[in-house]
Amino acid sequence: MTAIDRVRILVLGDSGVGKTSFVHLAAHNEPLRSPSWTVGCSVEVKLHEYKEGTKDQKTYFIEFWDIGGSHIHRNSRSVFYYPCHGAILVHDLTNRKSEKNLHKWVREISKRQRERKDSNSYMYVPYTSNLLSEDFDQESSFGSSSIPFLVIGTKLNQVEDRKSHTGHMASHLGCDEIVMDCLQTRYLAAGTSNAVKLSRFYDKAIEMRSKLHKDSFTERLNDPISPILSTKFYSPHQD
Ligand SMILES: Nc1nc2c(ncn2[C@@H]2O[C@H](COP(=O)(O)OP(=O)(O)OP(=O)(O)O)[C@@H](O)[C@H]2O)c(=O)[nH]1
Ligand SMILES: [Mg+2]
Repeated sequence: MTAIDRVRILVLGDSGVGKTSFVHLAAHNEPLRSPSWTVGCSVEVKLHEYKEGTKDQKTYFIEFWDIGGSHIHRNSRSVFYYPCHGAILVHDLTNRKSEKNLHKWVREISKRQRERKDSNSYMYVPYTSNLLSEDFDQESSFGSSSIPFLVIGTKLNQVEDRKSHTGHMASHLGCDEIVMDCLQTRYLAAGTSNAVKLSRFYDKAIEMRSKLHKDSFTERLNDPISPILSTKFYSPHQD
């Protein structure tokens, strides 16, 4: 039996916006009635069929790394940020500040990836100082090597004026956004446009994982002391 590859997705956003509620619904197809505050990080897993229905179909584990949003832990939580293959940014539609604050979360991951790149990493989210500006543009600022993002707006059932939501963050990042009520299964039901967006996001994260593995392999091949090419591994067979 072949092992199933894992894809790591960070779930980020301010405390109380609904990250744990969203993850539970996405992973178990049922709402979580009374979530506790997340301390540190909690991980949920689900199976996903990459490119379902095509010749490239393959099963992966999607790991949701649900990071507690409390301000108190902001200095320690970056240990969970690497490696990652995609990020879900969650905000509360009844709290505009939580959407604006998503910039801070992107900067946090970006900083961590840069630190790792400076040491030995092969993947990063480039830091950009204009992340808060109106002119922010994903393609020019993040480049094509950026991890994929997905924005989730929660508590749709509590919003009076649904048309007032502008979806700024998603358009700044050039990614999809899903607005939903995490306590109702129908928002992520199979066949809905939300389910299609989620599936597309998982596929992009899987592709990022493959790209990083390939880059990492190539980089090790070019490394003169790479264990991959070392004589220890490639010494002629002697009987
Ligand atoms: N009505 C409604 N309530 C929600 C929704 N999402 C979350 N909640 C509620 O909001 C509260 C906080 O939700 P959590 O999922 O714990 O929030 P969190 O982002 O994980 O918070 P931290 O773990 O502190 O970072 C809970 O009472 C949830 O039931 C939603 O879409 N609709
Ligand atoms: Mg939580």
